[in-house]
Amino acid sequence: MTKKKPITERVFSGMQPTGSLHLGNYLGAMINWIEMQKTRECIYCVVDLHAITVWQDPAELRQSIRQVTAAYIAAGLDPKKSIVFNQSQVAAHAELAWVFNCVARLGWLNRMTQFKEKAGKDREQASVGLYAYPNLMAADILAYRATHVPVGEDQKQHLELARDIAQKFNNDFKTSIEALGHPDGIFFPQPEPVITGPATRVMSLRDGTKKMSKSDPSDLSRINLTDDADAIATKIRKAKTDPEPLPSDEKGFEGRPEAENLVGIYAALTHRTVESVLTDFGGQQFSTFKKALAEVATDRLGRIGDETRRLMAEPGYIDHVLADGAARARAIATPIMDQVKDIVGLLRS
Ligand code: AQP
Repeated sequence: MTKKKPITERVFSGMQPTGSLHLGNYLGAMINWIEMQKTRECIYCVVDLHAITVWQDPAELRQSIRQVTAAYIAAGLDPKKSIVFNQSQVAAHAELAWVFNCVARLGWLNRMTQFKEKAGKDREQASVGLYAYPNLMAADILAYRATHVPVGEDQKQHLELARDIAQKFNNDFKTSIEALGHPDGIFFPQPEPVITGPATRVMSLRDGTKKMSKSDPSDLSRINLTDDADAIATKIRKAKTDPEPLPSDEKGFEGRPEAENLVGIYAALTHRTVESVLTDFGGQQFSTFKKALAEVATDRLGRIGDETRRLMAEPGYIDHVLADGAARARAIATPIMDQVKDIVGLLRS
């Protein structure tokens, strides 16, 4: 019996340059990215084509692409080890997204909760791109036949859709895939979501029932990776809480989402369990706890902010990283896209 060649593990993930990265992006996804680059082949993208699904000022977008890249590096991504680039520099993303627009079903996209939230009440005015966003995300991952996707909790549904698209593509084109030399009929792997870590869903500082988000109009709702010590302290001091002292165990979070969120953030930043944080702070007032939280947040994020600012003063270096990453990404994605064209029956010269 011939031994089946194991699928090579490849990691892909990205963030939108829709503003400054925040604590949710960092704790929900980026700390896993940094960990995974130690042992696996990793591709980390600044997903600028996703960003334009809602209006972006062109000059601000250019600045944000560089700033997100700088934050990636400042937080610990090594652009020599991992591939770091912006999505629009690799044509395979948009090309494969079109193929997937023709594979995914309307019914699947109609179920996507993120579109409903982002389009709001005036759905007729939302861009077609915002609606087809999950197909582009599937293309981002599968253009590299990536097997693992570290993301926050909010991306779980989109990842499930990417798996459905991979499976339907494999089924629809089974004969063609086999003819191309894949005897098991599998061209695209089923990408695995990696949603692990201490804070897979960080909530807004102003409303513990809403996720922390770049596009929240209130800057007080989030801690940006570029905030300085004063800004961090002010935002934490102003964070919404309730008049009760901190509970002494997790059951005491019932009906207190803001308290749960702040304690969760503290635990994640200090690599401790929520239980052990409550052993120290249970029964104490929020004013005391908030001072301690501001200290650990500044301690952990201050260096990232400083390094991001230093790198932003070197746009030539950032552009070099993106160009080099794009060339390495293209070297993987172009042959895969060529095979997709052959599988689908598109002629190429
Ligand atoms: N609040 C969060 N908690 C945990 N993880 C989060 N992520 C985002 N917000 C949180 C994770 O960060 C990665 C990049 O997200 P994105 O930039 O693609 O866009 P998003 O998920 O839509 O994040 P934002 O901040 O809310 O951006 P806008 O406001 O532009 O839509 C993803 O892995 C995400 O799960």
